[in-house]
Amino acid sequence: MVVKAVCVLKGAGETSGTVYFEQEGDSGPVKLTGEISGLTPGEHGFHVHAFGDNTNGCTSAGPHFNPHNKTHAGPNDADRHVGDLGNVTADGSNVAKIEITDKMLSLNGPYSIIGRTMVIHEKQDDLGRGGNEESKKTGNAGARLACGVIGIAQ
Ligand SMILES: [Cu+2]
Ligand SMILES: [Zn+2]
Repeated sequence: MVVKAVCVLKGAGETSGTVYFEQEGDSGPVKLTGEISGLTPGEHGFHVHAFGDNTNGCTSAGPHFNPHNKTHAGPNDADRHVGDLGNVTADGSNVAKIEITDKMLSLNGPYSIIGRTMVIHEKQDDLGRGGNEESKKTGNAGARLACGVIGIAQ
């Protein structure tokens, strides 16, 4: 069985996008595709945050989704927040094409990301290697440009 989800990202500025999620079976990797526009060229932190709450914009989505109480890291690190997807890269047309396969995310079970929030950030995520305390929490990725709640797709 394939589970599908979708997230429409919006913010106060011109950044917006759509991300599609797909998972085969209960424990397969999650494949993310889609694109985000209105970004400055270069890398931008991209995470699943804990709450599907956008009542106060992207701020109310809370911290990175971290059910196992780990420190912030990169997507290829064994110890990381479940929500740590690293960076996406925007090109000269201000668009980031999303093409990520992640082994830690899931669309079902107790650690499902459905109902939580995807956030795209102003700055590059330093993947926990920034040498300061904030790096181990947020990767110093800066402001939340756009976000959206991850929902079940048809
Ligand atoms: Cu984030
Ligand atoms: Zn994190």
